[in-house]
Amino acid sequence: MNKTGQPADPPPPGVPIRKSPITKSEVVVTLENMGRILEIVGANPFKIRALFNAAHELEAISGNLEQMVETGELLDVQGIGKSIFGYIKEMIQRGTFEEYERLKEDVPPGLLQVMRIPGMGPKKVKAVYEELNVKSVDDLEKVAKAGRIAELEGFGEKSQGKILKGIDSYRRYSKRHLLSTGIKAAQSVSDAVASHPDVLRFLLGGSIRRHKETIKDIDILASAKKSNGIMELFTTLPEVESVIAHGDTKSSVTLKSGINADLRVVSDAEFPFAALYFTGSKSHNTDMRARAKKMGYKLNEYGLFRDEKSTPCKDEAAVFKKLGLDYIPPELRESMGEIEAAEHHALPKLISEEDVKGILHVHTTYSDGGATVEEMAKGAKKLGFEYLGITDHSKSAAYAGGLSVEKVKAQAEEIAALNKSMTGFRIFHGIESDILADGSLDYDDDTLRTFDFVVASVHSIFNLSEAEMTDRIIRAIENPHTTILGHPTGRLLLQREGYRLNLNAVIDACAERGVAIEINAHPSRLDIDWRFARVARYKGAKILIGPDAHSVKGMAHYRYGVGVTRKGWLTADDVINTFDTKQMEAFFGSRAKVT
Ligand code: DGT
Ligand code: CA
Ligand code: ZN
Repeated sequence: MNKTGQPADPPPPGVPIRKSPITKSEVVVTLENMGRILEIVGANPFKIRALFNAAHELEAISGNLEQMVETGELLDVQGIGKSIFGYIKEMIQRGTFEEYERLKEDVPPGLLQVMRIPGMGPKKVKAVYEELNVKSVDDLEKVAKAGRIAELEGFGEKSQGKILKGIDSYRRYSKRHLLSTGIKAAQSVSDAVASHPDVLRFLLGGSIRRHKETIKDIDILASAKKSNGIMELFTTLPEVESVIAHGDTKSSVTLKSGINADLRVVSDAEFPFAALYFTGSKSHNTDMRARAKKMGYKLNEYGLFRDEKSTPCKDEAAVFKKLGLDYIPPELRESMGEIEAAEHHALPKLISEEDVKGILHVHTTYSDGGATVEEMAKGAKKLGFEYLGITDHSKSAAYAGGLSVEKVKAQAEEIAALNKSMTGFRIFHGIESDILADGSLDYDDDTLRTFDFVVASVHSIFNLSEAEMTDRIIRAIENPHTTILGHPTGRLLLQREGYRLNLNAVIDACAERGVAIEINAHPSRLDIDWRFARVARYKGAKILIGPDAHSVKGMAHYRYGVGVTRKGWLTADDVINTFDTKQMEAFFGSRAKVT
């Protein structure tokens, strides 16, 4: 959408609009997960093999998956039969598919992780689940340490030992961390490496550079004439817990924070190519390589070659240019249509932190926040904002000190007084209203009318069917007092999946009603996800970056929200935080008129 509420400009003719909320590699992983679940429940082996085959074939194709589904071309790919085609089609539309969702309910989610432990095939997973009630990697470790696995039929001391080792390496190599944890852990290490006198160019790459919501490890890249001094510094930093490998071109360490960090040092001529490669994503790299090949080049982490001769490029932009592409910002490198868009000069001009004029959705001491209204307002002003929207919890949120009607009035008076005394800054009085079981808001109309704006959020009764939850939330969206839908899926990264919900229908309702959708910028939420932020953009819905701060410091989290909007292809026009105070007031007013 733009400020007039129209959907985003369509790309020029010939550029397919990709709206899918899922990347190709996620489609692959979902099919594999389905195969694994079927292995645990003991389904038809042909079906299981078909799923793994299809995943494998999909991984190898470099075409536009969404388009291949649309045209039916995907059915020509070996190993993609009708039913798997149907799964993929559904995933392209809504990020997942019904049969998978239903199947997942039959097995504890932790079992999928258990299956990834070396030495734990489907039969063994089933055995420990049924005999020892193992539902997660932690459970497995407990029973193995207690010696109970060795006693099971088909296992022994030896396989028990192997499992314990497997758990160790699983934890080391596949544990994921919040992006915020990764950025914090990377900060001092990168600063130290970057300031080594031998370093010519420096980059923090991988999933952190792409602003993925969770990250596995830290990928650092530097260029230099000689690497030994840099490697020595890196492997002996005070943040380092242990050294996994120490080499001339690559070293790996485990940091005290428990996160692994890799450092690669390349020549300055190789740097742009290595930067592209180690930024990823893997599937973006595959697509780039396929494009280079079509143009008669060979692209890898060392260079761009034609007939064995390398083509010098001074930076990443030069490599893209050689391949006939505009510069693709790292956040977009997920194989979601960015290469076609870059080819047609149709990449959006992404929003940046400087575009954000103010933030909404913060808590104060009135409910469960740690700072007063005044402290929060002054903190927001210090961050360079011109307004702040206060949203404490509503009365049903007893767990979080939700506000009685009297407290709402007291807060309104305090805010009015502060607005008189503070110059060049505006505090908006909002509320984060619980969405009650029936979809209604948490106060009567007379009270709701007194707020400048209302963020409506679900905080309880998560366990509804998809249809029930969708209806409940849409009812809240249809309430004329609702301005913004807060953290739409309720997910907590690495802890809990969102509730079941038809997000497409919810986004449609928001677009139709002019209700903004929050990107909750708290690093453990980042909800809605960037994949659906993109969908929201194409459906013409407005987006709010909400820090959901409970302290002055927490307001700085809005930056994670900016990263999510960028990753979702959003421009300044798509995000209401780019409104100045007057425009924001007008936006609140336009919502109120919908009554
Ligand atoms: P992560 O660490 O799981 O959060 O995600 P990434 O993207 O940081 O992945 P990582 O650390 O395994 O590798 C860093 C980058 O290196 C990755 O984004 C792309 C590149 N890369 C690594 N392995 C491969 C590969 O086998 N093929 C290709 N094309 N690229 C790779
Ligand atoms: Ca990584
Ligand atoms: Zn909330």
